[in-house]
Amino acid sequence: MNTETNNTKLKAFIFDVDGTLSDTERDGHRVAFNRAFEEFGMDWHWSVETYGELLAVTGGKERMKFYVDKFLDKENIPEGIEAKIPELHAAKTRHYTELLSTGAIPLRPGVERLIDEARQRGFRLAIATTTTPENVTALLTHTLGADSIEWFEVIAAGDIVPAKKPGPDIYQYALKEMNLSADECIAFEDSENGLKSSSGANLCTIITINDYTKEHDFGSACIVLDQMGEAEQPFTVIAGNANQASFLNCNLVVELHQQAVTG
Ligand code: XBP
Ligand code: MG
Repeated sequence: MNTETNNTKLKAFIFDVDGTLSDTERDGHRVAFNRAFEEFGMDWHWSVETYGELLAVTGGKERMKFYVDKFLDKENIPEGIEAKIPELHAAKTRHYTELLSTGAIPLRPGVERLIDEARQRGFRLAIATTTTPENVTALLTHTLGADSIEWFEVIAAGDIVPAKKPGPDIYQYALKEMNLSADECIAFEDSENGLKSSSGANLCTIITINDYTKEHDFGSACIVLDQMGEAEQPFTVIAGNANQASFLNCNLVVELHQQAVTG
């Protein structure tokens, strides 16, 4: 461990899940929504493109409501749909976790390596996500193994806070549960809504973009990368300074945090 790392104020890494740990949206959540619609005999089908627009709203139940309100003509709104959304969403969660259990959705490059290194170096780990808790458990189990759930001191997810991202509530909840201040933590996000949430909780945030989020505004991030990367699969720096590094490791995380907290 170098001197800088020894002296760091940084104590914990807080990870978003969807889009950050794994590219779950297009081939995971979207497919599961469509399977639930089919199961309920509905003619809704969310294309890759439409789903990109629907991602403006976080949370599956909220996203379905947004679709009804903003994408359907009045005459096409199924009767009693509002009351049916929780049931539809439960089916979607079942389809999603089944999909994950096939191993179809891997972690993004560098995620497992960074988490392993963080654990070895004694950083505390947490999750702050909008998605349903069962989805987090399924993703961790089918990628890092069932034991990995215990690596995360707090899994802040879903309806545990009433206001989802972009509200800061989910990060504030995680900080409170860990009894840490914002300047003792760093967040990992992939989207503008996620960044608004983490920045709203005063967290320095590392962004790894994906196809759905590459045009988002990441002005308040401490760095924007295309991926965490690996030694043999270097990242591209989109904004910020990676100090000659070619992939995200704990030393770079500490340096970025240091720069952010000392301004
Ligand atoms: C993730 C989401 C989630 C998932 C769906 O946002 O928006 O809503 O798409 O999950 P973030 P549920 O990565 O910013 O947390 O259907 O379980 O709500
Ligand atoms: Mg996300």
